[in-house]
Amino acid sequence: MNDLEAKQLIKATLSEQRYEHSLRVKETAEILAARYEAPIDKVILASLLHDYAKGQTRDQLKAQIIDYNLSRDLLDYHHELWHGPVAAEIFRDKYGLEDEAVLQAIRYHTTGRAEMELVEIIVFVADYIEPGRTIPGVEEVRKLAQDNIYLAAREAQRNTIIYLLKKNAIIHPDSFLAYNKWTNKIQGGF
Ligand code: DGI
Ligand code: FE
Ligand code: FE
Repeated sequence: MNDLEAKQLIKATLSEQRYEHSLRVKETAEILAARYEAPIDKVILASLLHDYAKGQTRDQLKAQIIDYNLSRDLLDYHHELWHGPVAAEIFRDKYGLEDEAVLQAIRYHTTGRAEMELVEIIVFVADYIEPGRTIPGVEEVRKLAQDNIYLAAREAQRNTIIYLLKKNAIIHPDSFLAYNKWTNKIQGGF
C-alpha cells in the first residue's frame, strides 16, 4: 500500500474530523522522522492508518478481537484500546500489509509497549502532539520532541497515566511498561 492508497482508504472510512486528525498526525510524524532519521515511508503509512478502526462500534471491534484471535485480555480493558490492534489485523488480513514495523506502530499507538521501535515511538508521539491537540501539558511534549523523542514519549505517557489515574480508570500494563522503559532509558539504564 502506498500513501495515496492509505489516504483514500481513511478518507472513505473515517469521519471528516478523524481524517483531518490523521493527516495532521502524518504531517507531524514526517517532521519527527526527518529529525530522528526514521524510515519515512513506514512512518507516513503507519500515521495515516493508525486510527482506521476508530469509527467502528464497540461490538464490531469486539467481534474482530475474537475472530482474529487477539488476546482476550484486551476485552478486560477500555474499548478505547481496541481500535489499534484491530486495525493492524485488518490491514494484514485484507490489504496485504506485511511490514511489521508499520503494523506494530498501528497496533500499539494507544498504549505503547515495552520494546518500541523508532517508527512506533514517532507515531505515538505525533498522535499526542499533532497541532489539533489541546491536552494540558502538550506544549511541553512538543518542545521535548524537538530534542529527545524518548523524553517526549515518556512525558506524553506520564500525562496520560496521571489523567487516567485521576478518573479512576483501569490502565493497561503495556502503558506502564512503555513508561518504565522510556524512564529507564532517559536515566541511562537498559
Ligand atoms: O485515537 P486517538 O484519540 O487519536 O488517540 P489514542 O488512540 O491514543 O487514544 C487516546 C485515549 O486512550 C485517551 O483517552 C487515553 C486512552 N488510553 C491510553 N492508554 C490507556 C487509555 N485508556 C485506558 N483506560 N487505559 C490505558 O492504558
Ligand atoms: Fe487512536
Ligand atoms: Fe490518533
